[in-house]
Parts: sequence; structure tokens; C-alpha cells
Amino acid sequence: MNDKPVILVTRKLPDAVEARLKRDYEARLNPDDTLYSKEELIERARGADGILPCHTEHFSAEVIGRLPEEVKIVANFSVGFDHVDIAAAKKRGLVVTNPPDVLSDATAELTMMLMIGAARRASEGERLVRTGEWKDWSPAFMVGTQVTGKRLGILGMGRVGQVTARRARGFDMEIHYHDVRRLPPEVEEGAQYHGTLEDMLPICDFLSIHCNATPETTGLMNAERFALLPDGAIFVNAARGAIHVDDDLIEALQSGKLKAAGIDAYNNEPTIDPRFAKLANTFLMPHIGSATTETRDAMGFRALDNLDAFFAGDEPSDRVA
Ligand code: 8YV
Repeated sequence: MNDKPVILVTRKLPDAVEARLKRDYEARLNPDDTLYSKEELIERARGADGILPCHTEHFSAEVIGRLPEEVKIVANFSVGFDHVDIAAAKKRGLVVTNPPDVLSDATAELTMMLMIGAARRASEGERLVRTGEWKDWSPAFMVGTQVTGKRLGILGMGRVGQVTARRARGFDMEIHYHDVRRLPPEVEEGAQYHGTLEDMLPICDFLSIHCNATPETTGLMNAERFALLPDGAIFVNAARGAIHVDDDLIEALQSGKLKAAGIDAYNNEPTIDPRFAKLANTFLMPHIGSATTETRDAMGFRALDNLDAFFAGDEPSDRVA
């Protein structure tokens, strides 16, 4: 008789993670990596003790209310959990976990790439070379913005924000941050705290978003706040698209208020606003902040550590509900 807990795994995960899943659980895998609809998700969860989803599956209050009662835990592969209605999960007694820490390096790396790619016009340059349209050179050709020594404002100084600050110091950047709470000095490492976002924005040559998407942060970067940035600032978002208002970001890029933007997180992924791709001053990535072999393995293992603890009767270390 098989008494291993049954885990519904919604997406194709790295081989090493699936091997551990198969060893320790009765794993319902998704080898074709098809995206489950809401109804399929609920149907496939029948008889499962837990679910290991990605941010691509939405656990709204309705879905949580309709999950089979045997499902006791949702152990997310993603660190962001804005796709889960936490209040509804708590109400139902559904345990929810995420995998913090393990993707901070990869996401901070991508943030630096977005910052530099936007500032140094990487999209334009690459397109010129690839299309064979590069015809000449002059001192005025493809001149961008220097990153070294500039002021970087970090909105959300959590794990990813802190690693980004460390990497940016390698470029002699001056670090500023806004968060709901001030960090202890040893964690700040000289970064300057701003009690309000409005206080920080006017000094941001670069602004990088690293906060969670919550009702409080949704739409935070709107026209009013883009206007507070210095003219020619560079905007970077590798967190969640919900933090910026598409129309207002596009307007700021079109008017030249923003010199450029590096974006990895959008509203309505993957069906994003087509205007982003038409702008020459955007450097766009398809939500790949954590997409390295090392990190994707680590995310899966961390989700499994949470499942292991839960089914051993212990408190999972990364419980968010
Ligand atoms: C993940 C992310 O790739 O972890 C997150 O919150 O945004 C990404 O890095 C993705 O969400 C995994 O589901």
C-alpha cells in the first residue's frame, strides 16, 4: 500500500526536484508543462494532500473555497505569493509556504542586467548588430547613460533588494531605499533610508522595484510619482508588474521623463501591453529573474523542505499562511 502523501505539481520542474518528489511523495507531475485552467486545477487536486504550484496558478478565494478538502498545503515554487488569496487560505486553514532567500542572487543579477541594459541601450544595440543595420560609427553613436557612481533608489529593501544594493555598490552606486520599516545599521550597510517614497524619488537616478505586490503597493508607481523622479531617470522592475501603472510608465517613457526602463515583470503576463515592445528605450525580459539552473533547483528543494516539514508534523519554516 502506498501511504506517501499525494502532491499535485502544476508545472514541469527541474529533473533533480522531480526525482526527489518521486522518491518521497506520490507525485502527480505535469511532464508536458500544460497550463491548467481553474477547473482543471480543482479537478486534478482531487485526492491530493498538497499542491506545489508556480505563480501561474491563481488561488483566488473562489478557487480556495472549491479545493477538495483533502488538500491541506500549497507549497509555492515562487517567492511571490500575490497569486494566492492569503486571507481566504487562512480562513480555510490551508497552509501556504514560499521559498525565500534562494532566488535573491539570481534576481539581483537580472536586476543589474536590466539596469545596465536599459542605461546602455542594449536592446537597440543588439538589434542593430543582428539585423545587419549597423553601418557606421561616430562619437555620438548609441550614447547611453553611465551607471557607475549614480544614485540608486530601492523600493522594498527585503532579501532581493539587499542583494541588489550589494551588487550595485560594486558599481560605486549610492544606495537609497524606502520600505515600511527601517533596517538595522549592519543590514543597511550605509544605505540611506527614506521614510516615504515621495522623499526618495527626487534623488533616484535609477529606481528599482523589489517590494511584494499587495493591495498597498499595487499601482504605487503612477503618473504622480513618476513625475517626482529626476528628468532622465531609469526605471527597473524585476518584481511584479502590479507595482507600476502601464499607461503612466509608457507615458513617462514616451515623453522622455524617463530615459529608459528595464522590465522583467509586467501586468497581464505574458499578454503584455504591446506598446512596451514598440519603444526603443525599453529593455525587456520575459519574467526570468530566477531562471538559472542553480536557483530553479534550489526553489524546488526549498518548496520540498516545506512539504517535508509539514507532512512530518512540524511547522514549515517558510509559512506565509
Ligand atoms: C519565479 C518569481 O520564476 O518567485 C517569484 O516570485 O517571480 C519568479 O522568480 C516564478 O514566480 C515561479 O513561479
